[in-house]
Amino acid sequence: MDVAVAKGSEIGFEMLGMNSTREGNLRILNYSNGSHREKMLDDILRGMTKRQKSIPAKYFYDARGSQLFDQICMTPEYYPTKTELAILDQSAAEIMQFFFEEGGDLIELGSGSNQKIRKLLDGMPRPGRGRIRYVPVDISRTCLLKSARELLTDYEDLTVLGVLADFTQHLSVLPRGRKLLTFFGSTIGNLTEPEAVNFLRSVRAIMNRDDRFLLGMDMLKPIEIIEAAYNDRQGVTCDFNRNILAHIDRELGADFDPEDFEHLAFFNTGTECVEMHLKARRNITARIEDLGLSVEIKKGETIHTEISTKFSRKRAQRLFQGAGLSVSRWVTDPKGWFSLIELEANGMEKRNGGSRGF
Ligand code: AVJ
Repeated sequence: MDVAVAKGSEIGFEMLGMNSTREGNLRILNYSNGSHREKMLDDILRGMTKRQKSIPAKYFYDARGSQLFDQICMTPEYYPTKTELAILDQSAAEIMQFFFEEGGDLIELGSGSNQKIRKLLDGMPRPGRGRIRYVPVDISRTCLLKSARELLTDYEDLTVLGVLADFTQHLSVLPRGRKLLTFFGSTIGNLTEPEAVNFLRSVRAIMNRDDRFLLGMDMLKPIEIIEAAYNDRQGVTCDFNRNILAHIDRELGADFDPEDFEHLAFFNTGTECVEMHLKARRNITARIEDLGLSVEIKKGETIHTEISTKFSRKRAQRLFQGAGLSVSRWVTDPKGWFSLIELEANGMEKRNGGSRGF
């Protein structure tokens, strides 16, 4: 049975033109199917021809954008990463009990840097770590390789299966065995409510009865603290916001001048989301060569670049309920600024356990 599943999956990759590479304890499966550029063209065309112009937040993360985000996490104002790491320090051992008796996969959706997974692994006594397979899922091959290699240097008995894929689209390609899934950083807050429910449902769809899903969520708190986190005094968030235009310039042959835009970030009390925008300092005509499109932007007009939802417990619970998930553990910091929530799929019959994909 196991063999058949493995073979089927392998054949599947080849048929879809996907490949896998191996290097010691590290294996990378490539599911990025080259439609990345098409998707970007489509997203930017859509976003730039709406009344309220917008660019999806995922385009922040080119190499420079990822660097800038890491820098944001180190600014004194940006509390989420620090708070989540502190929660992980406190709760890793308890969470990792998942792997005490039985092994399984530790699947990290949108892996980025590996510091949060390190906290989890450190909560596990060394002898048990050999039973864990770490499965980072990310769209950047460079990030995936770098983070996997670093991790393997420090945790020698770990096995890593890197999956190069867009986790908003390709969850069904993930290994089907016993697993603890993670989605850190409150990245879920970047999704609209319907997108978030869809995403959670698709996670729910790949969960077995005993699997767990660990989700980071940034919570409501006094508005001054929230707004300061998105308007750091060093201006790193401003550079991060503007860099999305540099990314589009490079990728789609556009001629936006990031300096023509002001960084704007504020908390919308109606939606309980931080909104980030780029606000034009003058009238601008920008050319996006690869779309054959010229865009008019009036002085004072904004391009919407991100929402970052700040959750109430009620809103979070509503999302989980809508997705068929229920809370098995809820951990916060003393101030209740950030939550790490462990979820399970509800309404499931016990499956005849642990049949493993590849
Ligand atoms: C990575 C999505 C969690 O929304 O706080 C940081 C991105 N944007 N500063 C967030 C971000 C501006 C961040 N997430």
